[in-house]
Amino acid sequence: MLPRGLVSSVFVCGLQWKDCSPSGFLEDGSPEEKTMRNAAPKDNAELEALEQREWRESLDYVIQQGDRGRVQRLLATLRHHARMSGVALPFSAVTAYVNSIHPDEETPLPGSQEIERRIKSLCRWNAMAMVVRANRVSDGIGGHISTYASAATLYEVGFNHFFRGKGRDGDGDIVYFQGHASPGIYARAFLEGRLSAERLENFRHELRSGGGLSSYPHPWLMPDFWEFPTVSMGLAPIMSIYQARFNRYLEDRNLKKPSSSKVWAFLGDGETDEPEALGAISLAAREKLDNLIWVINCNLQRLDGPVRGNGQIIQDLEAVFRGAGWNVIKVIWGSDWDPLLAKDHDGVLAKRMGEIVDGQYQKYAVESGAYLREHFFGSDPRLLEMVKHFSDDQLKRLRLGGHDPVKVFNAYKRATETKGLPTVVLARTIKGYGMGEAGEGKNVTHQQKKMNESDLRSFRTRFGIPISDAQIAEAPFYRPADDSPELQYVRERRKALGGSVPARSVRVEPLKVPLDSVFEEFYKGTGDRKASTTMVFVRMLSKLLREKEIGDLIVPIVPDEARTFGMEALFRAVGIYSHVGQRYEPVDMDTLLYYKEATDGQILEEGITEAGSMSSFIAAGTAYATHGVNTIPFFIYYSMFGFQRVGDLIWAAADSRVRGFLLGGTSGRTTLAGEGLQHQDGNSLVYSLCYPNCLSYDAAYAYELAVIIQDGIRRMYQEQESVFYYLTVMNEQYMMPPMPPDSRDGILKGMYRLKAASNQQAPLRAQLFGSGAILNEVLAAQGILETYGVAADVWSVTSYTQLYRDGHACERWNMLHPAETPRVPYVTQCLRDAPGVYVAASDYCKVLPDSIDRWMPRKIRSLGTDGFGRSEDRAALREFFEVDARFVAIATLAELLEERQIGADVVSRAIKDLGVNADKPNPAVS
Ligand SMILES: Cc1ncc(C[n+]2csc(CCOP(=O)(O)OP(=O)(O)O)c2C)c(N)n1
Ligand SMILES: [Mg+2]
Repeated sequence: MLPRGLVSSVFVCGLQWKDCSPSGFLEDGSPEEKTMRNAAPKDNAELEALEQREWRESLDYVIQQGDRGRVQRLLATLRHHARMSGVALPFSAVTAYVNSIHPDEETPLPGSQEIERRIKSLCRWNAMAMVVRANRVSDGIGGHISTYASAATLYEVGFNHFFRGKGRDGDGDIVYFQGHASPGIYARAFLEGRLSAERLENFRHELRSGGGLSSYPHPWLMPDFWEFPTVSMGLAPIMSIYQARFNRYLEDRNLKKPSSSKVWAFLGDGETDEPEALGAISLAAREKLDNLIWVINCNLQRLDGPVRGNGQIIQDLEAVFRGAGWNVIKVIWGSDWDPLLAKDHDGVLAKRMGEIVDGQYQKYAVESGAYLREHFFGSDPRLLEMVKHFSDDQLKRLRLGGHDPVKVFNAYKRATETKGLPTVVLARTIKGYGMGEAGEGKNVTHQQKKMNESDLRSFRTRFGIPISDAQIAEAPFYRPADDSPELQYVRERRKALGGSVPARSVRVEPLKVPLDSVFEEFYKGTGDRKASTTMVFVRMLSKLLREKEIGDLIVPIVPDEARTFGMEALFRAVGIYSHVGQRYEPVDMDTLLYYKEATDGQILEEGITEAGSMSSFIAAGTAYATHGVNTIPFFIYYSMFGFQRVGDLIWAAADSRVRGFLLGGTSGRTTLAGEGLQHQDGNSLVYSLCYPNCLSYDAAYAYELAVIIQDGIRRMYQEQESVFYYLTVMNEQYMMPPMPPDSRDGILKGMYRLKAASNQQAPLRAQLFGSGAILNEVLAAQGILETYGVAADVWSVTSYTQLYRDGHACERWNMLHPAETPRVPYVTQCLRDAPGVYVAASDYCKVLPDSIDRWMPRKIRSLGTDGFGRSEDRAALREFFEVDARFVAIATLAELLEERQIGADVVSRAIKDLGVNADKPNPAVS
């Protein structure tokens, strides 16, 4: 019987290869064990040593039977038994610092390792030459050599054996390439004959004639090549998780036939420090996404220096991923180390491997074999003995796992065969591998863009590139003849795997569905009934979901906010998507609108994650290209947590040529009452202006929203335009009027005259501009102004951002075509015959109306909600931000005073009559 507390950590964690203790030793035990053992009487120590041996021999016997499952079950039983007997077992989420796959379990690399090595060397060379040449011509143009240099094997094994193109059955793998490795991906496409030498020459010179290559993966810039933007660190990881989940969604909902395609994401180890990178990994495990494989290139370095100088990033990541329920495959050591580890009977080598911190490992990478012998192996005579037959040179060349195709192949093979959980491959490499003195393993390597002649010569020789000494200084691109064994091999492999990767193509049929019947009712208004634009939107969505042709294609996405927007009826109507259906009786089962989860549920109820929801939006909004399916995502969220919170993901969506509708719910700094500073959004429309393919609108009425959404579906899914929409929807309820005749065009362009002044002949005139819920305040101001003898027309401005873009487009065209009839901006056309002063009010920052001032026949006075929100009711908020009807009227009178059409006394009287405190604090700064 073992004394309590002395159970070896071998029983603690899941069985990996050799043992389970983090530092990899069994014989010696932990320092605590040693102390206890030393303190124990000699016969006790002997007894324990005997026990240890017997138990290990028993275990060896079971291991030798060859059934690893049996070993796992046995250890699990022992672990359980120990726990039940009151033995506290320390928890450890890490295994020893050795490979997860034992050499005995490996299969040989199919195909020719030698030809693959030569192909990889050519990719290495051309990727490096691309950056070096670009920087010779344009100093400072940038580019990265060291990232691909460390990851070449990780990619090449994928290209030769795993990544499936869309050619075979139209359903290839989805691969997120690490952004900084793009030169290597271009180099491979060059060998495949997909990119010319001229394009390579124009790396980072996209504007040159003949076309260039974008610095990083950007579908916007290279729409036939790149599928997914990845270079903003942390976004590819989260996007890949939701992409893998969305693939399941499409299959479970019968929008796509089941497939065995995989989602691969290649990440940097430094990248995993981004919160988005690891923030959603538990979802992948929970959803059992065995179609997802991450490969983390653990070169132990990021831009400035080591990722975990004083620790071990691989062990850190292993703990995090195992804790989250992923399958973790560590590929740390190359085959060169196998014989050494095979001799490591007492675990001394594994222990040594586990105790070196990454900063030190980096030092070994740049040092000589003699240094390694002295400092790594020199810590224990048994280690020195192990390597005594190795020369220093051989020691230096001991390869790491991520540079060994056999190790990488076996890791990928196991990853693709793993069922029921996602896999992460943690592959150890050297940053700048092959760059030698120019940067291999050095802290400066990430930024290294140049190689001198001697560096180039060493690189050439190390990888056997057939370039002569005479030519070497030029760093020319090298592509062997088309019928060379290398290129034949490349072609044959890609053909067998279904064509090239990456390759983006749009194979979807344009939707042709008449939707008038869906939207008709909204053009009629709500009569006496009050409604909010959010309620209107939800009704539209419900109707769209019921439409025969496109109902199934609608993908509603909510981040735990459906009830906030009154969407709970949809739970029951179309169900919440869950791969496993509903395994419980929902607490509200007996109600009409119960919380229904279903395998074919349509709503993506993402929980409280705008980043995750946005990733789903991207997956659904790019399915037209990725899967050839026209899914139409509607992602509705608390507007303040959109552009402001996940703006970079929206940028990635824009780059991805996403299509769909973002709906900023509870929008407007004064329309959302009560919630205060954090929630009240006056910012999003301003941000939206900077997203070139995002069309944003601030609709006030049901018919405006209907026109915009109907036209959006036409543009995106019928005309196949790569644009997307940001629409504000509010929670203030008011009567929705019927659509005025001839307003459709203006609604889409950004403004139309809603209500002309009753007395067009009045001497005092004004033009008032209102948007969203504030339009009603502007209409009320029209009435107030009448009492001061001012006749005002009211305009509904649905989109300042569209008016702004149109104004600049006209101005630019006119600048470049001075002799032709000038184009007139739409806003100018609207106001040409509109007399009087101009005042605009919206629930957003004043910069929006200010932005179109330039094309208005007169200057505009803008009212808006610059400043921090407050917890208050609507009336108080609108007074505080000075956007209520009274302020619109006073602003109009102030403009008329400036124009000397009225005296100051009129304005003063109005301020007094309307009960405005002239000395109230300025909301913009309070
Ligand atoms: C969000 C974001 N922040 C910063 C950067 C700048 N950046 C580019 S590469 C890099 C270091 C990458 O290190 P790692 O992820 O380990 O990749 P490696 O090149 O080592 O494979 C940084 C900080 C970026 N691209 N994205
Ligand atoms: Mg790194």
